[in-house]
Amino acid sequence: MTNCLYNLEVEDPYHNVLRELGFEMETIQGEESDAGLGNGGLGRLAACFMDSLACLDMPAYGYGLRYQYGMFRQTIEDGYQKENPDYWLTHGTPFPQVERLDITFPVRFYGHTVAHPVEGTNKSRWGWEGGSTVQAVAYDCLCPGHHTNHVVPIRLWAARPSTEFDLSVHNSGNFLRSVAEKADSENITFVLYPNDSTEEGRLLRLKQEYFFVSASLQDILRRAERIECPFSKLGEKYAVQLNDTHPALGVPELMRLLLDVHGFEWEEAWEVVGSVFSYTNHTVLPEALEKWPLSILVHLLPRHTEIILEINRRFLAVVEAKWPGDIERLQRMSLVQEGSQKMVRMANLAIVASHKVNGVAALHSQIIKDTIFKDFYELWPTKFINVTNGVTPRRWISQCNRPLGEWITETLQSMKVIKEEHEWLQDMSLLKNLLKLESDADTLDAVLDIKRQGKERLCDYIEEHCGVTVSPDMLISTQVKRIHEYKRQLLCLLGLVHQYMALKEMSPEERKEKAVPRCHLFAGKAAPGYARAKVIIKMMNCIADVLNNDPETSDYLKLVFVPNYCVSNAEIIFPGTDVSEQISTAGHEASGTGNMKASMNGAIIIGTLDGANVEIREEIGEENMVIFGAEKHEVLAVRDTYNNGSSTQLSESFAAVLDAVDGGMFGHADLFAKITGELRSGRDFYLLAHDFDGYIQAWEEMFNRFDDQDAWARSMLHSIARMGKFNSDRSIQDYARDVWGIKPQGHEVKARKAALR
Ligand code: 4GP
Repeated sequence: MTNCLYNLEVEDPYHNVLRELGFEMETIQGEESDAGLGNGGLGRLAACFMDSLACLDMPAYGYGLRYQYGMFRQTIEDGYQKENPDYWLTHGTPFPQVERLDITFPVRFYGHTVAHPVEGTNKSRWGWEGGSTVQAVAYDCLCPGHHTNHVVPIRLWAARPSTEFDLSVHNSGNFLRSVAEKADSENITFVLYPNDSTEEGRLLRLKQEYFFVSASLQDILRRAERIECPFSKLGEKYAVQLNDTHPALGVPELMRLLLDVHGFEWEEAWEVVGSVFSYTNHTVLPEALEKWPLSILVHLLPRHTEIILEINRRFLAVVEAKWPGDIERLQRMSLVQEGSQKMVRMANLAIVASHKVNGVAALHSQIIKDTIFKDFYELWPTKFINVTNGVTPRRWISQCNRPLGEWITETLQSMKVIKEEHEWLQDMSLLKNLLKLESDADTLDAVLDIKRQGKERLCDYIEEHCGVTVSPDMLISTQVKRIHEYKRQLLCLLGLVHQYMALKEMSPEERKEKAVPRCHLFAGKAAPGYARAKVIIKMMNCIADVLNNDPETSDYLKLVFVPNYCVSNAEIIFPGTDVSEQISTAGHEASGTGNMKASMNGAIIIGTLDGANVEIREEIGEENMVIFGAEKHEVLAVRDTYNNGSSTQLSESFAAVLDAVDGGMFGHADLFAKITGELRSGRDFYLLAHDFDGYIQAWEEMFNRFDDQDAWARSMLHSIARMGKFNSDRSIQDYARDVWGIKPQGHEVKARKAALR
């Protein structure tokens, strides 16, 4: 709601009317629940992209599923994460979602394939019959752009019963099975499955993926028919971006629709598919690259399986022609992984069918060419490109940090750089003009004052939601993101233990003289089945208990865990952040977008050279961040020395921290022993031991910088002013130009705007 009002530029009148009716805007806004329809960074990025598509007048649709229960709501009980169902539709979604009972498509599951002879020829046409069907009903959420009358819909599909049954099963007397299969299908959009689900959940997830792509592609073909676009020219009018591999079944689905329903020949259909699809990879973690058991696919989607196998047969012939006799390469590239259980590799399917494949930051795009997709890169070098992520400055500056947005506008206006706010929101390179004021004392004061306001708001939030009193005078550092070992919340946590122990060693006078009071905030959800991540949350809360209740040190060091990380509290956390922790093991974070949100709001990054941090450093300068840790090219060698036991010597400070945890300083030593034991014995895949001392030094450096508030404010100004590259408008312009071949609909919109006036 806030986003719509802001983008429609009607906030003030709306405010006033509400007040006349006796309501405060903030109260009403607080009633709207987040649509938690994704797991983490990937979905949050998509939300930014929708905003940019709308703002840039791009002819675009977003597609998704309308889960009744989105991402779980996290509470903390006795220090442990508890997952609660999040029924976000309890009060309806008044703003602005439109049920489209006129737009529904049938989606089939199970059944069998058939061959129908084509009259007058000796050929057959393949088809898919039987099984059960569900209806997909469209719900359109409207995303209005800022300073344009362009609106981009997100079309979410909900599953509804259909009256069809698999009569063959029904008639064979197996009534219960046919009803059960039907009931199953109708549950398809019941709940968002966390990405690490159980076997049982996985089948439902596969159904969700197919349901999603089938409805969306039928919708796209319907549109094409409406504008009389021949399907053979579909790629000239439509581009489909596969947002990771989850919609990769779209490839065989479009093939099926073209071959079986619309009578295309294979070659012709395949060319259309290649012109339509492109694929973005969002992670290099092997466990996140989807694979589906062939046996399950055959049962659920028999016709698609045939098509996938045929795509594979033809593709492997291409590989064989290029590298004759290279059996290992054939095995690596095949869409089907051999073994006791054959698996279909969805990333390989997406790459083979797409005309462009991209990573989400320069380093990540290079890594996929060098490692996980190396063979494919060697086959098709020009297919692989980079599109660095970005975030929308409308939400992540103007809406979440009013004082900052207004200050930027007023300052640029007074410098005669812009006339209106939307000018810098569209072209964030204009913010570089602010650097002309970097020696101006008033400017530096203003920047510090804006941060102070953000911190006060954040401290109030912490008090209310965590019951911990934090002074806005403290340096506030934050690490907010999914809890994952590669993101290394544990490194941060052990670093805090080190700082705590150092404070305990000091006399009260020394603390007063030397210590920079600091509060660290963690927020993030652990996947329900990810036991290690959940122990790390428990550890955070145990350490918080000790730190926050130690009368000697708690004025100098506090730790809070803010439950239920989501967009709404992120909007409070980023403006209140002094230091942002972006400390993943190099080579593991594809991009990160929290790093961008933090920097745009004047936080200083402590980070590794990973993901988009590398490009942020290029833009804002190393002197305005604090970088530490092994670099990507060093990681494998370091890991080897630890693994083969040639470097099990832990640094003194790291060993002392592990001893403290093992000695029960924070209780639950047994629970944490597995973690500390692994770190001691060199089973340290994410290089905590190696990077620990560098991290501690980086924090010393950070404290020194924070002591000099003038210099600190200057670094903040550089972060704010030089983040233009990370506007999601730039990412969308890259996709529009390099991948989709689309242009803004500027002309039409302006004409319509004139007519409206
Ligand atoms: C995330 C990546 O982990 C993150 O680095 C990136 O910024 C984000 O995608 C958007 O590209 N990946 C996922 C996922 O959320 O589920 O793979």
